[in-house]
Parts: sequence; structure tokens; C-alpha cells
Amino acid sequence: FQHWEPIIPLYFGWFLNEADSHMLKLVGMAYLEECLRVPEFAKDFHSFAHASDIRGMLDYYLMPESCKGRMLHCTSKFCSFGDVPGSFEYTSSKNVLEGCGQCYKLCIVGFVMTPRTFGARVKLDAEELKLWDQESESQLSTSPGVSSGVRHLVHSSTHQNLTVINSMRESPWYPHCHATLVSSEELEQSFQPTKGKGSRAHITLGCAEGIAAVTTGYDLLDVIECEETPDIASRCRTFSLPRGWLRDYGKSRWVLYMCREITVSSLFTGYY
Ligand code: 2AM
Repeated sequence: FQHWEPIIPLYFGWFLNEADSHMLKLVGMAYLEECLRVPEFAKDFHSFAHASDIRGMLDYYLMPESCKGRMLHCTSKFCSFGDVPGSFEYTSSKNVLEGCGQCYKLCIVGFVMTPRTFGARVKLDAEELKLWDQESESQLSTSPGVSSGVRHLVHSSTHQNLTVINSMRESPWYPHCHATLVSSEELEQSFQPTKGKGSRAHITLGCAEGIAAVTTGYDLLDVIECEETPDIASRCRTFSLPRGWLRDYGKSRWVLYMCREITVSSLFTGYY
């Protein structure tokens, strides 16, 4: 008989490969730049970023200290080396033992921008949800200062990724993107790509200086709460952009809903 003890990591998650990490950072920046062409967004962004030009605004979000120099990832369970309740059970569960080292496709359905964080919203599939064990909506009330605050496959080759970005830039609308304010009659479409279990899933793309990465999930939960408010569509400004819809939830909380999802490749494992 051998006694087996799992080594509990700082966190488990889906880690993007180098090419897809690079690509998603570029795509995120391209979308942010597109949003900054909407005067209402640019004005609000300027009010907290205090940058004098678009370049300065794009530099507002930085990679938090805990994520610097690493591949982008989507945290599935934060364990803090075993300090978080349930870490042992999670680490030794069949799903996690079998999932480690496996590849998963992550589906990006939008972006959330606040004065604190910039995150890509992830829609987990049924297999991925089996590995999901993050605190849910109930945790929101204890998170600090929350209120202040068609499928497109992108291949895993850097060359192809750069082609995607370049073709975005070269498309005729890109330098002259004109957003139109969507009328309330046009807002029949549901603007809630994720809800319930796993809706906090995200990839942190950047945070304001001094803000910890964990805040991105709290900002996403805050936005999801807004999305669930009855008649929210009639009370928010929504702008139609060439590649999606940009909605202002107030208090400098903006969400970009993409018309075409982006899929990235990832490896599920622990970070030790
Ligand atoms: P993130 O998943 O929102 O990016 C290392 O700090 C990683 O673990 C970060 O990616 C971070 O946030 C996540 N993390 C840090 N503290 C956390 C917590 N208390 N709960 C959940 N995730 C946390």
C-alpha cells in the first residue's frame, strides 16, 4: 500500500500556448482601440486613464505582477497551495487528475473594461465546467470596491494570427470605425453570453497599476449582475460596432459583446 498525497498548486487553470497568448493580447488591444473610436467610450476612458492620446490609453492596462512574463490563462480553481477550502479534494478529484496535461479549446465571447481591469470573457463547455471550481456570484458582496469600478477559429500559428490582426487593420472600416447608437427596438437580442456556473471564467488581459488580477473576475461578476437587471437594455447605451456591440453599464463599466467568438488552444494544468 502506498500513501499518495497530491501536491497542491497556487492555482489550476487553462494555459494558452505562446502563439495564442500573443494573439489574444493583440486582438484585445485591437478591440480596445476600436472601442476608443466611440467618443462616449473614449471620454469615459479618459476620465480614469488620464491619457492624452489613444496610445497612452492603450497603455493604461498592465499585466499584474502575479502574471508578468507568463502565458495568458483562465483560472479554474485558486488553491493557494492548499489554504483555500476544497483544494485537496479538487486536486485529487478524478476530473482534475484526468484533465491535467489535456488540451482544451477556450471560447472567448467578449471583453470587459473597467477602471480596474481588462478581461476576456470565456464561455466554458460542458467538459471544462467539470473542472471549474471558483467562488461564484455569492462571493461578489465581499469583493472590495466592485461597484467602483458565428465562430471564428484562430489557428495556433503565429503567422496566421498576425495575418488575422493585419487583415483587421487593413479592412476598410478599421481606421474610420463609426459606431451607431442602437435603438431600443433593435435590442431584442440577449446580451448575456454566459450566466450561472462558470460565468466568472475569464482571462485577465491587464489591470490598472496596483490592481491584483483577481479583481478581473469580480468585475465580470459585477457586470453579470447588471445584465440580469430587468429592462437593463433600455437603461444602457449600446453602440453597434463592426465586430460587436459595446454597452455602457454605468460607473465606467463597459462590455464588448462580440458577434463572432474567438477560439484559443489551452493546456489544463496547475501553476506551482
Ligand atoms: P485571475 O484568474 O483573475 O487572473 C495568480 O494570482 C492567479 O490566480 C491570477 O491569475 C488570479 O486571477 C488568480 N487569483 C488570485 N487570487 C485569487 C482568488 N482569491 N480567487 C480566485 N483567483 C485568484
